[in-house]
Order: sequence, then structure tokens, then C-alpha cells
Amino acid sequence: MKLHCGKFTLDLARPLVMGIVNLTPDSFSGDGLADGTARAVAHARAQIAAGADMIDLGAESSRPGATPTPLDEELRRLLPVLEELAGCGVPISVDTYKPAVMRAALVAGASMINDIYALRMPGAVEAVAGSDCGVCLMHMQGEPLTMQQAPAYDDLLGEVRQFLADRVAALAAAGVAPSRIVLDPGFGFGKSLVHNLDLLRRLPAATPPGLPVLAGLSRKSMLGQITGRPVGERLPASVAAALLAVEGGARILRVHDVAATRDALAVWSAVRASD
Ligand code: 8Y7
Repeated sequence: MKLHCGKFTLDLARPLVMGIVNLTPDSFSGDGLADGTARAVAHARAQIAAGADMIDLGAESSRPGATPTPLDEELRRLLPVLEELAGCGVPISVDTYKPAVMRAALVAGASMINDIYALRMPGAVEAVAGSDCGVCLMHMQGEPLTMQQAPAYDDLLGEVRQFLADRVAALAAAGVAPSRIVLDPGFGFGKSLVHNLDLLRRLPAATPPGLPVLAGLSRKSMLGQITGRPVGERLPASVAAALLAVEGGARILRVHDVAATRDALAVWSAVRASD
């Protein structure tokens, strides 16, 4: 399986690692890098040196309870970092749901758009359709401000899968090739602990077949609920969750801790590669 993102073609024969670079001042995982372009660029380069196959830049917080970031502020945080990283040799993904940010990011050299709203904002599909960027479509119930208040499903796996299938159809109708699309069940986005565990246990049933799956579990509160540990002490739990996602078929892992995740994947590959 291959994923086309701009000028890059990613081979998903082995699971890939996407390193998270947060440009927000209020990142829940304690890695916010606002107002520090040089620090953010250095952080991204260190992740690439540690084996990140791609980088995800986010300048608007999407943590539970977060309030929206104004467009000009998001661009002010994002563009200087993106411009410096655009030639770094790996695809740069931009985590945004605003069509104007998508367009500016693609001009500035982004190869992928990672949208927690799965391109549901008016104009978002059009913003990516005219380019050849990769697209990550994520499931979310509700919106960040309120999504964790009372998440509820009649049929969790069926609803997540149908939502993603509908979004793929909307992109296909706009001319976006399936080879550009990766799907994400959206761990923690309008989900209780039980929902998150069900998704991880039954990952293949949560996504329509045939397209690659990205999983974002790194340092998330579900891991805090399980281990009782604060966000800064969730590395072992994050690595365990990442491996479980790979066992469930995930092909891209969105993580804060690239080196540790790569080591875990090396062990996984050594055992599974000869299957
Ligand atoms: C995810 C994500 C976040 C995720 C995708 C965090 C932006 C919260 N989580 N994007 N973004 N998947 N595709 O814990 O799970 O990093 S923000």
C-alpha cells in the first residue's frame, strides 16, 4: 500500500511514524512551542533524526475543552515553521480544519492536511482538491469544546466506519484520489475510555477497508485513565498503545516520542515481518 502526499510517495509496507510538533501555547501534552520558531524547527529536525517519517505541525489546540484560535494567529504560529521545514526531506503535514490555513499551508510547502473535522468545514474539500496533498480524515463526535461531556453511540464501530466512508465518498466526488487518503478513528475525540478501548480492540472494524489507517494515542488521557499517570509520564503506555494499534492494522502512528516508537516498531517488525 502507498500513500501519495504531494511530491512524496510513502510506502506503507512498514508502519510509519508521524512526529507531532505543537505550535500552541496550551498543548495538553506539555510540548507547546508557541512563539519559538527556532525551537519548533529544531524539535522537528530532532524527530526526523530520530526516525520520523513525517511531521505533523499544529498551531491550533484541539485538546478537549479548547477554544478556537483566530485565523491570523494560527497562520502567524504556523507559516514561519512550515517555511523552514518545507525542504527537510520528509512530508510535512499540517493539522488544521480551516480552509484558509489549508490553502496557505499548501502554498508554503505542506504535503498533507490532517483535519480533525475530516474536511467538513465549508470550502475545506475544495481547498485540498486542487492540489496533490495527502489528506487525513479523522472521526470526531461533536467539537473540541464539548466533545468529552457525554460521548454516546448506538453502534460505535459502525458509526465511525460509516462516517469515514461518507467522507471518503465526498472527497472522491471532488476528484481526490483514494491513494491520497488516510483514515483515523479519532481516539479521544468524543469518546469515553470504553469507546477508545473498543476502537483499539476492533480497529479493523472501525474503518472502511482498503485505505490506510492512522492512529493517534500518544500521551492521551485514556492512557492516564488506565495508568493513573500524568501526561509527562505516559511514554510506556503510549508505546504499548502504539503497538496495539499496529497489531490492529494501523500504518501511521502519530506520536510525540519518535525514537521510543521506532524501537518498539523495530521489535514488532522483527517478530511479524516473517509472518
Ligand atoms: C489526533 C490528531 C490530535 C489524532 C489525528 C493530541 C491533531 C490531540 N490528535 N490528528 N490531532 N489523529 N489525525 O493528543 O488522534 O495530540 S490533537
